[in-house]
Amino acid sequence: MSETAPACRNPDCEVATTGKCALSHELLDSCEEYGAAEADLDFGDDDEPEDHVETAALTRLRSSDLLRPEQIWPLQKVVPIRTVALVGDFRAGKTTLISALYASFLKGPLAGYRFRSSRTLTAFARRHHDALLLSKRKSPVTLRTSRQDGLGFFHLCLRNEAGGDHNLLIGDRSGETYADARSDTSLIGELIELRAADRICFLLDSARMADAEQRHSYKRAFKQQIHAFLDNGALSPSTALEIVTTKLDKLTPQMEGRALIEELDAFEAATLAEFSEVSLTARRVCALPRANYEVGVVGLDDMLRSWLAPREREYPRLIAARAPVRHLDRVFENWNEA
Ligand SMILES: Nc1nc2c(ncn2[C@@H]2O[C@H](COP(=O)(O)OP(=O)(O)OP(=O)(O)O)[C@@H](O)[C@H]2O)c(=O)[nH]1
Ligand SMILES: [Mg+2]
Repeated sequence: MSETAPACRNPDCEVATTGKCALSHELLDSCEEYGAAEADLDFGDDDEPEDHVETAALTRLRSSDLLRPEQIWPLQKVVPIRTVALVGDFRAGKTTLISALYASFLKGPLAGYRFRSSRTLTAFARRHHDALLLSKRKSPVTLRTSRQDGLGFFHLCLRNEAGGDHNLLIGDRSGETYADARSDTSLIGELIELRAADRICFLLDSARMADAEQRHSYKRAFKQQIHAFLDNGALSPSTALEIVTTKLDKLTPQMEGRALIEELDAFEAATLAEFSEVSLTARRVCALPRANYEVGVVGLDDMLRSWLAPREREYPRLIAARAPVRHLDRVFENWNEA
């Protein structure tokens, strides 16, 4: 393209050299004749070979889908991350609980934490979609996690009131896989989230506790799952263990002539007593109260607070040498004071 003033389509017009329009337009742009002939314009070369593209200038977009185990190790090396694994039978409410955390951050802060970023936004949005009117479903649902999906992690980076950032990974996989590992303990080694997690939540499904036909076998299977992991050395002593009872809205005050919540109280107490040699705690949540909307969303704030709370001692306490000869060995005293 010419470096002088743009040409005019009128061959008699000398605007390119004199700057004056032959049709006396003061504003050149208002002259229909004015403007470079198409041939003079540089539209770029569509056929430019790909190897001419400056790849360094391109921005790589993340898929923002679930993180696979091999993707979390590099992340864990760079920033401190809390990792939580949700263990529970099919339809226990694992994915819905994760989705409810995301839904809560869509509305605002939770438990004093504000949403800062996520590496898995698309994964969150996909799971949440089926709980929205937008999905055109008659009632909110969560699609089942398939065995073929394998293990995936959701990521949240949350900022506390003091401005500190906390990264959280929550592992999710299909309930069938956990049920399989309970009956065939040789499969437990494949559940790598058990080793990766700082906290393992065993999800106890209130819907199955409320069902008189299933209740007894379900309670037995629930405890068997914890036993299977402990007996096979799958849980590290430093991993926090927690029973998370889901779907509280299913435990309506009166059922079968008595308060079903008492059934839950008794089972929780018995389970905590049975596993008293490990540090097991219990909490209750309701992530999607569609059986009784009056119950509301319950317990997510306390749960998140405890997931992110500083651990009592994340590193082993170093024991200082007694009256060390070398000054260097006194460094341990200083570390423990810090
Ligand atoms: N009433 C009620 N239903 C719930 C609640 N949480 C989850 N559900 C429903 O329970 C069903 C199963 O929930 P999911 O979150 O898919 O359960 P899951 O443990 O991920 O199940 P799998 O993916 O099969 O392992 C879904 O239809 C949810 O809508 C709750 O708090 N109350
Ligand atoms: Mg699921």
